[in-house]
This record gives sequence, structure tokens and C-alpha cells, in this order.
Amino acid sequence: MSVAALIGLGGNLGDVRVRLEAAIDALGAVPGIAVTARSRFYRTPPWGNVDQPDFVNAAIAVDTSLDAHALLDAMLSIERAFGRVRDGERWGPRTLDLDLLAYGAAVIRDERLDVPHPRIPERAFVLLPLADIAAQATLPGMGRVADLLARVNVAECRVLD
Ligand code: PH2
Ligand code: MG
Ligand code: MG
Repeated sequence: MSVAALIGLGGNLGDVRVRLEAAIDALGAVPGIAVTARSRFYRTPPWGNVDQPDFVNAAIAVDTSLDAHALLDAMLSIERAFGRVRDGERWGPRTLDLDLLAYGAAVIRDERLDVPHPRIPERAFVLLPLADIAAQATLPGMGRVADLLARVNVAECRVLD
């Protein structure tokens, strides 16, 4: 059985775009993960801690035979492989951040996972790329991606070509 999952990608240190491309390839190379759609890349102002460089953000859809925790483990190992250091600073600068946004229609809240990602509705940098690949998707408890996107300010986000 395979599940359609949505993953957000971001980073703001070094050549992020090249790294995001490589991370997408690395995810697709994991047994049990197939990348089915990818968004455009966006330059977005930092959210949370604003005293850091702009981010590049994207989103992908995958079909996966992995359960949500195994998928998370694969994502964390790719973050580490691409130089992610977790220094404990919340919302600080990072080389690569992979966030599990949705896992089918599942609602998962445990010590490792919070899915759908609870801050999706307030984040243009997540919703904008997500709408490229899943505008009509309904996130459990949150509503349709397109409707959520209509409620956030995207004025300072730019598509990269
Ligand atoms: N990620 C954060 C904190 N702030 N801001 C933008 N624009 N994009 C991000 O991916 C991002 C952020 C923590 O994961
Ligand atoms: Mg994140
Ligand atoms: Mg993260």
C-alpha cells in the first residue's frame, strides 16, 4: 500500500537551490519513496527569527510505502547528509530543512511527529509552493491548500526561475 505525502523543503545558508535539488533526488532514491510532483522554487523572507538571510523554499509530493516515522527517519538522515547541524536554535538559519507537511489524510501527534504540520496555515513560504503541486488537497483539520493560501500575505515571496 502506498500513501501520498507532502514534504516542505527550505534552507538559507550557502547555495540552497542546488542543495534542495540534490535533496529531492536523494529522497527519490530512497527505497519506498517516489517523488511524484515538485513545486517551483521561491525566495521568501525569514519567518520567526527575521534577523537571518532569505530562504529558498519548495515542496514535493511523494508516494511512499514507508510508514510516517520511517519516512521521517529518511528525511532526517538526508538533512544530516546535507550538512544540517541542529544547534537548538528554533527557527534559526539552516542548510536544509525537510518538513513532513502531510501524510495522506492521517493526523499524527506524538513525540516525534505533528502532522499535518500545525503551522502550515500561517506560513506563506509553505503554502505558496504547496499550491503549485496540491492546490486542491484538503489538509485534515485545516482545509484546502488554495483556501489557506488566499489568507496569507505572499507579497514578499518571489518565484525563482
Ligand atoms: N523555516 C523556519 C523558520 N523560518 N522562514 C522561511 N521563509 N522559510 C523557512 O523554511 C523557514 C522560515 C523553520 O523551519
Ligand atoms: Mg521548518
Ligand atoms: Mg524541520
